[in-house]
Amino acid sequence: MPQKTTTTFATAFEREVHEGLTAFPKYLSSKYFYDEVGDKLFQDIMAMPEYYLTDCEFNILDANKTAIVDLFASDGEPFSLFELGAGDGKKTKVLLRHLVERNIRFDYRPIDISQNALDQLETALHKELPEVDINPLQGTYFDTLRDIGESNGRRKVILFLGSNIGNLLHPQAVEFLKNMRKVINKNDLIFMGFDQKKNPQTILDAYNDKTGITEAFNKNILARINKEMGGDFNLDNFLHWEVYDPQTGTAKSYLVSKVEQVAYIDRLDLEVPFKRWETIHTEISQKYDDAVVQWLAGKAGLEIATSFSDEEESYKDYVFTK
Ligand code: AVI
Repeated sequence: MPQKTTTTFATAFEREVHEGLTAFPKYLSSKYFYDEVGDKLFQDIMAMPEYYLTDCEFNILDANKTAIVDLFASDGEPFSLFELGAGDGKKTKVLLRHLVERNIRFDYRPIDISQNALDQLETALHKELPEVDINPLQGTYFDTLRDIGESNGRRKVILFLGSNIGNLLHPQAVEFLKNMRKVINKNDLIFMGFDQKKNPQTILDAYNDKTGITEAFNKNILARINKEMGGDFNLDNFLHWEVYDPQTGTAKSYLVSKVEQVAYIDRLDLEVPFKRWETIHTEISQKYDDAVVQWLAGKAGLEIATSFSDEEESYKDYVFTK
């Protein structure tokens, strides 16, 4: 039988699904959790009492807004405030409002992969903070970092909140930080959230809520394959499973096949066989401490200028310079 040696893919999503589901052990990338349904599920996650990260960072920004804005506006010149993965901008509005109240000159450039999220944010800001000069940019972090590098001559402050960096393995995180370093100048700042190591139970609960929102979020990647690639995954045949290793600080999400089954993805002409209890690894959510952040920054050629945290040191925002 002649083997099919080359397959052409219409999108990176198709290519990565093919790659991950023909590998052993199977994996898929959490960046594909997000479509309109996934965005909404993530908003629901952020509102869950178990998902402490959002409130924690909101409180850090609120409690330290004066000091943070002092840092952003340190030379008194107008600056550009970029935000990667802006989402609904709920936390950022604390800083934007304070910048407006202090009559500080800046423009806000939220960046998100979702045009829908950007449109909603722009409409909300026009209403709530009409003084803010907003220039949204649609694209992936990687595409838009280039745009940041080529932007106007203003000083740059880049926000990356929500511990989004935690969804990258350490080598990818270093690569990402190196790319950020390339687009900033000496006086520019990177302001970035890193969820910290803490009681392992607290972390497990945040990623394993009883209401099943995180389960639906994790399974949304299969729902997307069904919708966008003509897949026939039966979502009820999979368990959402979360583990946390307190030694490495890595939380990992899996989908576990409850039965022996074969799924078929029409667009890829691919049969995906599963043994009973076979896994698909879908996400990592890395937790950090100062030593690890210091190590990542050092590898990327960045320095930690300062950091802000809650009293329990449950979550930290670090300020990096080059
Ligand atoms: C977007 N990211 C930082 C979230 C996290 O905490 O890793 C995604 C998430 N996954 C499950 N719950 C939330």
